Amino acid sequence: QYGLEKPQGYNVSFHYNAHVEYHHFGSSHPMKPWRLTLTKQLVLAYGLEYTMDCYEPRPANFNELAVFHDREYLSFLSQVTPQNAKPDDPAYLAFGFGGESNDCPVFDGLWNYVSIYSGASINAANNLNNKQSDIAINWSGGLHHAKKNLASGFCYINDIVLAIQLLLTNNPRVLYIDIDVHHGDGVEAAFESTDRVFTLSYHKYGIDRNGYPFFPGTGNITEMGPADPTNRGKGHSLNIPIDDGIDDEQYKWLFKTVTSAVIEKYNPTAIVLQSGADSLGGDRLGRFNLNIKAHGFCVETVKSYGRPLLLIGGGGYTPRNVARTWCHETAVCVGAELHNELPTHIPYIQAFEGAENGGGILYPDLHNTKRHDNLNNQDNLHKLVTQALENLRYLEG
Ligand code: TV7
Ligand code: ZN
Repeated sequence: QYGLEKPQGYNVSFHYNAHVEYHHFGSSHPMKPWRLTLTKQLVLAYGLEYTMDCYEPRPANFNELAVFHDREYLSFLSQVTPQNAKPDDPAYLAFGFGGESNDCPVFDGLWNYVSIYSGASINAANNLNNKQSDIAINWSGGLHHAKKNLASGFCYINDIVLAIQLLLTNNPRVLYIDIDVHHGDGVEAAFESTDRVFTLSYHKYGIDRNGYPFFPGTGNITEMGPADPTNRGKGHSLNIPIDDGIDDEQYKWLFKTVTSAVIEKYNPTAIVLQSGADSLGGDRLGRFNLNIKAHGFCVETVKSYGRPLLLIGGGGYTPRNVARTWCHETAVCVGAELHNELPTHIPYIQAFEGAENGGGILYPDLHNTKRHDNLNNQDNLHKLVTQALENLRYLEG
């Protein structure tokens, strides 16, 4: 009934340590690890665990994280607790904790939390390296803003960078694609000096009425990696700045046109897709108007190239829709079609029921669930694509 056969015959692995669910950033903080509980419940309710190899990865250790992050930063991160934190300690602010916005709070079990999501991305990358799977999934990862010595935008450890570093031991060229509504600045910065990683990010970019840039404020089309012509990384970043309210057809066209051009020109031997779900319509922090299947179209498109694929989570601040999307995308990976009627035996089914929660179905209409006027028109988008393809000419050498 749920179409559990795997017609395309991809080996899919699912990397998930449920201990990640027990962590809380604080009651008012938009990042809710609870969305991962909901995702897991949907994946299990549809029986998708029988179509994949499921792993429960151990947490990453200090040395594994130190492959990218500074040891001083990691020492601080591993020792700080809500009890011993000194918000006036210069190190505290310098490492990105607390501050006015409190994007990166110190909470109980912080080190445990970061080790768990990072361990899952590391485990997933190793599985691709060993050819144990064609597609490896970690919905708990995708924390693309973290820098080597700085927590930023809800991200403390950059699990994506750690995973790409592992993939680079087996691959001459890795393509990183990011469809979170926020610019994937941490991953871009980490690989700015190499031509062995190409970063492609689609995100909201612009200044709001209140004068604040949309976080993190970078990622214009003109930002293509270092300007210095002697830097090997020059031209190996492509940013696609998008305005509020983009709809399904526009986004799908933009994604397919630009992504296929990058894949054909760069010819990556592995692909990492950060599938942040805050680009959906109705997201608490996002600005776009996408439906679940348009978001999933990006996964389908990337999968169709048949390269080893690491699929990771990221943002997503309306938990029930994050769960729906990542369940759908898990199904896309294994080649299953899911029934729109949610199975009734799901724990926490109430989270999906009632008109305001999506009416007990998997694919509610999310277009305009939160009003964002569409500020993108065909003319702007065509110009954007022209400029993006122009930027790619650098790859021709
Ligand atoms: C990958 N937006 C992460 C996205 C990170 C976005 C931001 C919040 C926020 C934080 C809270 C909170 C919030 C309702 C939303 C620049 C400022 C903003 C001046 C007052 N509620 C990902 C990070 C972003 C924390 N940060 O890409 C605790 O929203 O915009 C900012 C920073 C700082 C200065 N102020 C404006 O999706 C996972 N934070 C509630 C409690
Ligand atoms: Zn985001």
